[in-house]
Amino acid sequence: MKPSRALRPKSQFRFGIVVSQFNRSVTSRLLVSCLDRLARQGINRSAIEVVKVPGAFEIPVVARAMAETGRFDAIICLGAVIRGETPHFDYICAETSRGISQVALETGVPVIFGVLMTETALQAVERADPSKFDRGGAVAKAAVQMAKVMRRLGTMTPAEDGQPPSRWGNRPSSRH
Ligand code: INI
Repeated sequence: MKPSRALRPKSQFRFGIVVSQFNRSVTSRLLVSCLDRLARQGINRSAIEVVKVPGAFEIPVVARAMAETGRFDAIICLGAVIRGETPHFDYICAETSRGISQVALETGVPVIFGVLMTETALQAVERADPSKFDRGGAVAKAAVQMAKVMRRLGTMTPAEDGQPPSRWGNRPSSRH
């Protein structure tokens, strides 16, 4: 029988990556660093599915489709929106951010935010650069951490956590 997501060992975590093609020189760098860090954290390439979308605005709908498959422990979103080249920068940023957080909250699958939103192209390049800000590596690390957190929450029992009932559990509250 296939183990449930909550019981899979770390080596069997599965990750989905949605990467936008707009400003591809930056997003491809984010993707390489992200894959590299996942590999260094012990995640097999076969456990990672990469889907390309045209721009940041299209990221949420694909992230949601991936989350709803139930096949992924976390979804990583990669993109680059640069103000200098985007008259509708504020609109794209707001809708992309809102959409990404909505997917996580509505599906319960962690969705990691790796969409750069910068004033200039140089700032975006520096954030993607593994020898500088390395945002691609950072979001990979966050995804693995969130996969572990969700697994722990999924398998925790009252005896193990020793904490009062919380909104995560289905135990009745002692306050009422
Ligand atoms: N998409 C980006 O990811 N980054 C940008 O900087 C950008 N600019 O400059 O406009 C951008 N636009 C495309 C947008 O995300 C959609 O793909 C497009 O509007 C089609 O829906």
